[in-house]
Amino acid sequence: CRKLGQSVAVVGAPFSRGQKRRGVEHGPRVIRAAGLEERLSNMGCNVCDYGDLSFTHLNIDETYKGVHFPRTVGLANKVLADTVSRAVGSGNTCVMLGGDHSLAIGSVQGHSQHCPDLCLIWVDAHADINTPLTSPSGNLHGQSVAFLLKDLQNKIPELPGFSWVTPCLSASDIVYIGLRDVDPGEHGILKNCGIKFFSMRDIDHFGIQRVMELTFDHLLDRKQRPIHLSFDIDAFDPSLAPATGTPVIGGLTYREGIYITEEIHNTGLLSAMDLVEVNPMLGVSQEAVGSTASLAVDVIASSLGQTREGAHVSFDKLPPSN
Ligand code: Z70
Ligand code: MN
Ligand code: MN
Ligand code: MN
Repeated sequence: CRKLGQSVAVVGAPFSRGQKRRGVEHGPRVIRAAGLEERLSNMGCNVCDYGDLSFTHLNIDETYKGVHFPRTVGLANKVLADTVSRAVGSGNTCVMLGGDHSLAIGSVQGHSQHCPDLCLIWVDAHADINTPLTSPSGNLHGQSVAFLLKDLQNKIPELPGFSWVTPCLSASDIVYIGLRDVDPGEHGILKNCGIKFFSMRDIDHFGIQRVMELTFDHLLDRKQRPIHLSFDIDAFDPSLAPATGTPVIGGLTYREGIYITEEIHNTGLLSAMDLVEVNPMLGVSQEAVGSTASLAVDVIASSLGQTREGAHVSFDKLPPSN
């Protein structure tokens, strides 16, 4: 870590009720097994493992206005929000391991309790900004951002399990990177609210370096503020991240993805991040699962200061010749 001895809280969130495919609740286990904590420790981070949260799966949780498992998702996110709030409040950079992307509701909400002026960088193939009324699937992992946005509250029905959520972001506090599978209702919301987004086409057009400059111009020009990075592994091309629920062709290269996280680290403002949607049950082989989990570790490590150019402590500590 650039800030040597930087404290990092790792919070596992084994949860999958925000979408229909089982297996994503094993994401935290495979990301840990790919060597996350050793990598962070070797970088000089002070790792505080909060373990894996245990979530209650309610037996009675009927679909409400087309939305699946609202009470279970709402309750899990409340537990997560309290934990992230505590982790950030104790001076840690918080790393949340999902689980599906509905968990960003609790992670961002908990982060905002300590950092009310945070901004959000959402790296994903999907915009996850459907409202319960525009959602084609009823899956809450495709709706997370809608619950966080002040601008959308008059468009969202009160869901059972969600009364504790208070929208904490304005449209101008968010930038998306990597979009390539956006529903018509979502595109309308992005355009109507004037939310800044960089689709894969925009990355092709500008290059990833210019996209990151424009991202920080948009979020940080007026003042420095804490960054929440919400990274869906499906932002990467499926050839790199096959073990995920909704792979979409034409995603980020390894170098683009790592450049994004290096630049976020270099701002010095990263305060909390999510790494979600790694689903080991959807890898066709052990190798496919391992490479997806290892990619997740690389994303987290570079967000926290691992560099491709290398790093050193002090020139004076080189072994002398005599
Ligand atoms: C679609 C929906 C989604 C991730 C799929 C898909 C959303 N827009 N997000 N996979 N990670 O159902 O709302
Ligand atoms: Mn997502
Ligand atoms: Mn996605
Ligand atoms: Mn650094």
